[in-house]
Amino acid sequence: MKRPPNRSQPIYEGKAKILLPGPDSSTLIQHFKDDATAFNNKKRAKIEGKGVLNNLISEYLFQSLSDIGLANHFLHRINMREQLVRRLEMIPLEVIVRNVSAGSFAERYGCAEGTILPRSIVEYCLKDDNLCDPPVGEDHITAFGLAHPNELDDMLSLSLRANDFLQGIFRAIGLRLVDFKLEFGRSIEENGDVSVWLADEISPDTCRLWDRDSQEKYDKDRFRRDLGGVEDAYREVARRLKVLPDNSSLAAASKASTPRSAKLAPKVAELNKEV
Ligand code: AIR
Ligand code: ASP
Repeated sequence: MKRPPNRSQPIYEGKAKILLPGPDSSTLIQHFKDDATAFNNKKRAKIEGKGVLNNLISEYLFQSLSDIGLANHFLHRINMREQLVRRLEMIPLEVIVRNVSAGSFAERYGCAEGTILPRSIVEYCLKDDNLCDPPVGEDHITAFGLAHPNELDDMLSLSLRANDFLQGIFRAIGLRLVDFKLEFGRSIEENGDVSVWLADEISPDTCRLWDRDSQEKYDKDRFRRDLGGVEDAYREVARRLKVLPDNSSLAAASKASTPRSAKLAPKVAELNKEV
């Protein structure tokens, strides 16, 4: 007899999220934690309410991308910290899209932070904490067998489409989408057809968002650079996107940080990779 999936066993625990079995084998529950890490785990903190805010912001952005027909894993939000997503075979790459110079790009190429790039630049990094997510080119990706050239084409076009669309969404609420990171997974049909889908999350943890007028930062750089006001910044993004719940439900959800659909086994610490 086929045993039902053990809801209490996380499939994977990352630095900011946990993946749990979904109600059927084609789905997963993505749980957003309050943990924040930076510089490949060297800096860590808990930011109360961050998981709730990222869940709501990411829901809104993925739903909006679905509305324009951009294939992504989001199915629906389950509660304040969890969403149901399509189960994919993850491609171990971080795809970074940059519109304005900042962060590691500014440092690596000596291009002053804030310089508007003549066109959007897409970069790939190997998703591997032990190696500090090194940049890789298309040759590395195909030679290492990480993705097929057709999948690379799909990731590139999905990333550029997402960039155009997300820039518009953020522009409308007075924010500049400086750069962001995407992750993709593949879906393999019974007939062997393979397609590439956008996965993971899109939130102030994974984007740089600067206020159009004041240039104030509304993203994880507030944590990375000890600028303070991290939760307030995330909350402001949620407020401007009109996804901020009222204060009492936010406070209640912020406190309930244990996955509702599962009690975490101590084992999860062993699976400590970024999701
Ligand atoms: N990013 C990269 N790895 C993890 C994340 N979240 C995101 C950053 C930033 C962009 O990718 O949040 O928006 C580029 O980061 P960096 O550090 O390479 O400049
Ligand atoms: N590389 C990511 C960041 O700095 C995550 C991490 O290092 O933990 O945001």
